[in-house]
Amino acid sequence: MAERYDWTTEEILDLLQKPLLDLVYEAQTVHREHNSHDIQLATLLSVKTGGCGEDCGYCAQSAHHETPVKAEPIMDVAAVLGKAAQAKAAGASRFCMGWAWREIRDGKAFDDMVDMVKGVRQMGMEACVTAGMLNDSQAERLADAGLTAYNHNLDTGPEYYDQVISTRTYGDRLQTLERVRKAGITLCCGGIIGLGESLRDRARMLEILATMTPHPESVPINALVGVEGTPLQSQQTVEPFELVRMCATARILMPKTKVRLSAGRESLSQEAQVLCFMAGANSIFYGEKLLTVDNQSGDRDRDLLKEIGVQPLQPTA
Ligand code: SAM
Ligand code: DTB
Ligand code: SF4
Repeated sequence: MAERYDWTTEEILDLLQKPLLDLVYEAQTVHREHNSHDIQLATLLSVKTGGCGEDCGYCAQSAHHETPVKAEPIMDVAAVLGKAAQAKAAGASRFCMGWAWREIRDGKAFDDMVDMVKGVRQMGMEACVTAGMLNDSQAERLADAGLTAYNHNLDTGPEYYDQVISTRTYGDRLQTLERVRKAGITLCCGGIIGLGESLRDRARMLEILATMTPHPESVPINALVGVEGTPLQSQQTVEPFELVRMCATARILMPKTKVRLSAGRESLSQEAQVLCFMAGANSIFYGEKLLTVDNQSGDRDRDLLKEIGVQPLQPTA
């Protein structure tokens, strides 16, 4: 089946609500046609933790919420590259670095970010950065440094967005994504389920991603980790099948994209994770921590992949 860029909300809602076995079968069929069964291991590091000016209702790092995460000094280049080398030795092929910023500002911290990107690329890994909004010249400098991908999530559908975040708009998000694309950096853009959104909100988010040309090269699917002190701390935990449905639908809509099973994996059984892989998820975050919350342990992940006979994907960039 050829890739499509004209998906409608109703078509996506139909997919999300299909009988689960039919949905997974369809997604697996698309997956086999377009991809190998390898799974990419991406390791995350929080370079600048906490004290963020945005008020994202889910986030442990927002200065607007009283959470167990406190602002920490920014890590220096050597320390970050040391962590990158460890991640590579443990088998990761992508290294993702996060800054809890509303937007990138020029100056030493940005110069250091550029050096971190160059260093990670020299190690032969893909490099991804997530650091909030950016302008055209910052995007170009990151592209020149060899940045593989910029992560900037839409998080939810446009109609629900202002229920979760008030300090920026959906339009701000889309503008950053355009700048990243224009600079020739690949897009890592996805969202979170479990914020109290409707099925239509999930479909709308997927619609916006799946009608981009080209599709985002990577789509992280996060399940809310309810962090103490955030406005969303008491949301009901996402049912594993909901995650399976999101992964499967994303796979059908965007056949070649890396569908990344992201936050919330720690609370999934091994069987539920394998069902997500069947549904087309082909990347995971690998390492003890995500940015501030715990992740599944690396040993468990290695054991799981070995058990099911799946290889970690080798770097392509
Ligand atoms: N400041 C940058 C930004 O907002 O783009 C980057 C960091 S931010 C932590 C990256 C993404 O992680 C968010 O867009 C959100 O989708 C996800 N995320 C953050 N906190 C989460 C949580 N508690 N549970 C699930 N996903 C979360
Ligand atoms: C994404 O969509 N998920 C990752 C990555 N992009 C940067 C981050 C998940 C963060 C989970 C909450 C935390 O660790 O604070
Ligand atoms: Fe800041 Fe990003 Fe957290 Fe929002 S998600 S509060 S922008 S670190």
